[in-house]
Amino acid sequence: MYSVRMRATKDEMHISGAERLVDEKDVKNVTQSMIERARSHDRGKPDKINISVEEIKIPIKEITSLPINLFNVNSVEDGKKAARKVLIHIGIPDPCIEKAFTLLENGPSDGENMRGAMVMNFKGERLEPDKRRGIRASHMDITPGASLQLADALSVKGMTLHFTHIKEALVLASKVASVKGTIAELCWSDDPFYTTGYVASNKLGYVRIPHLKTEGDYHGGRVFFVDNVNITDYIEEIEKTPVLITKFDGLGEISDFNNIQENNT
Ligand code: PML
Repeated sequence: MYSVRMRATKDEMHISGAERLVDEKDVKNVTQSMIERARSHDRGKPDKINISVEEIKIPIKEITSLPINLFNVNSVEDGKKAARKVLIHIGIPDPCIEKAFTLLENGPSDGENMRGAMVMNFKGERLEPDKRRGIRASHMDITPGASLQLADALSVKGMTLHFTHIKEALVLASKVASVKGTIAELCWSDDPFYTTGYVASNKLGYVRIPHLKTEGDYHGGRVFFVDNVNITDYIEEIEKTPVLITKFDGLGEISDFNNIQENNT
């Protein structure tokens, strides 16, 4: 198996990225479609596309995805309230939640977004060694079968338009949640026209919240809330251990938060 990764930038600014775990025979096709995707991104034409192809020499961890739970809200105010409630329910201390929101809202790297994620412990301390880069979950993919299960579930809800975005975020969130020490993840996109975000955890699954910022706001990113980790080992696993999602764990809705179903898988 090979890890194929693409990152496209314009004037050093991130335009798009993608990654797959593929058999040797598929490397060429996947590389080509990644280049095409990078060149037709709605954020503009990149002036640099980096492709890396790396043989995987360690065993691939196979996991089931987190289940998706739709938490439908109609405003950013309600979206943020929903995310806070979910994080509190998971057990993240309130000061950490406030700090994470403030950082993501204002740009955690001197007012700018980070390329990767922040890692925050329960004291609200940021553990990522490089505060500009952050840590980048990598070496992950989903099998065609699991991807089809996800596509079918989204189609029933009339959400096919968001398939690629959700698939990539779900793959990343499921890998991060599978790493020992991760308690939750808070994320919303840095794309100014994509306002959806999520809170992911083993406890409640991938809770998808449609409004976590207003349109036009370019701030966004990720915070991994962790407890009891050796940060060097944690980063190594998030960035390097290959993970393949072989099963999609289903899609539900949160209509009554007080009766929320915990994920027991
Ligand atoms: C979704 O569920 O629609 C994806 C939300 C998070 C997207 C994060 C990103 O694109 O950076």
